[in-house]
Amino acid sequence: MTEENHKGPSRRAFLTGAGVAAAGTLAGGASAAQTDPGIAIHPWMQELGDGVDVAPYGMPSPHEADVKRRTVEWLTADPVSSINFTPLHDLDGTITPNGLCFERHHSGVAEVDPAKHRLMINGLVDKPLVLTMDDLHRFPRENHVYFLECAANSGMEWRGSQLNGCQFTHGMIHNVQYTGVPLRLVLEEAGVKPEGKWLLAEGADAAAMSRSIPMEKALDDCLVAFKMNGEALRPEQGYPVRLVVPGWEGNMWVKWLRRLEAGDQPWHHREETSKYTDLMADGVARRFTWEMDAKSVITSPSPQAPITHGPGPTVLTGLAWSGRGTIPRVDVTLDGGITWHQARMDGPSTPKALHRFYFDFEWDGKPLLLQSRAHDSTGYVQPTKDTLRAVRGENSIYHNNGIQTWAVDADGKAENVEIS
Ligand SMILES: Nc1nc2c(c(=O)[nH]1)N[C@H]1C(S)=C(S)[C@@H](COP(=O)(O)O)O[C@H]1N2
Ligand SMILES: [Mo]
Repeated sequence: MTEENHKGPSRRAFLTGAGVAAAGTLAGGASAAQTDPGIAIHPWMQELGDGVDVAPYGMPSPHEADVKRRTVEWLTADPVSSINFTPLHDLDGTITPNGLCFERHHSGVAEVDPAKHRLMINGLVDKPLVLTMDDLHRFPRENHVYFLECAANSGMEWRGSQLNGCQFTHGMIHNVQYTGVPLRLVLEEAGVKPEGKWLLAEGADAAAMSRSIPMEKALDDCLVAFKMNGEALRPEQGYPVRLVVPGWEGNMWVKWLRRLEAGDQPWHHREETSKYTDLMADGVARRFTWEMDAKSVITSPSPQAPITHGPGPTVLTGLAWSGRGTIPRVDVTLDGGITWHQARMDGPSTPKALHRFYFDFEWDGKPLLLQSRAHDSTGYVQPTKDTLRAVRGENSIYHNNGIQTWAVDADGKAENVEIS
């Protein structure tokens, strides 16, 4: 059997690639197969494995032990009011596994007993309510996949490239299927008075995290959620109940939700004044930047996911999202923006959820400058970091949706750089 018997483009591409040993095997060369020590009788082929129930709650293979959330120790003074990051470079598809969803806590993970937990609805309502978890489970429920992005995601990159890996530059995001009760139904049960134009959501953690939400949004697509990816919310994500505020900054998604108060104006609490506002060049802070603008990142190749196979067929992949809708298109460049190619979108495309893109190319072994640029369903196009800074100045931390660059060298190693 020779190369010429297989003229399919992808087949040829593999055979002419630099993976010599692999190419030999793929060509069906008997000698190559015989010399590959991987073709052996391994221990796992000769003995019985664990029976069922050895792990009543299943865990990943020990070979995947490196796939985990990571923090950056110098970012915060204490792990109790801190952040860790989703390992985006190790994941594929669009759903974030529950154990890998990044965590952001202001007073650590509240350990809530669901039997003792209550959700109070008070303020400008006809009938103040106190709901148990059992009460909540009797409202009609829905399932929706949404991304949650912390407004501080990529904040360390505002003034220039800093952290070496998409886990750290873009990993304050997760994408989960939530099961929950539309917030509208809970508010209708309490009967919001006509003056009730705002809603305060408050958490049961020691930080008593609270945010003001316009009633229009509360009645639109928010959920009072108790399940993530089919199972109970993890304690880190707000067990037993959290608010889901689709497309809006993660800070508003109050975890361990204990109270909803209807009011006639916003409360201007700490998290919507001193924090999560954008300090503009003139020293005036822009308040209430709720919607997350369209953004994307190449997850592989990237600093934590270098090219290790040498020149030849190479899979480039990444994630894109918009707080305003879907992502019909992502462009990628291999040469720092001189030429752009349209990536292939793959997987479900639903509003305010992560989208997966691929660009399969032949790497010639020369250095690359990789970037991706998302277009959302409103026609908005992800800006360069320079464009953003021209509007917002240098003081910002939050709401950085600028284009990210990875420089790949001839060895396939990737590094965070800025060329905007
Ligand atoms: N009660 C409470 N809710 C909270 C927080 C918190 O510290 N306490 N942090 C907020 C912030 S800043 C973000 S980005 C998200 C993070 O959600 P996650 O931990 O599920 O990733 O939760 C939000 N809700
Ligand atoms: Mo956040």
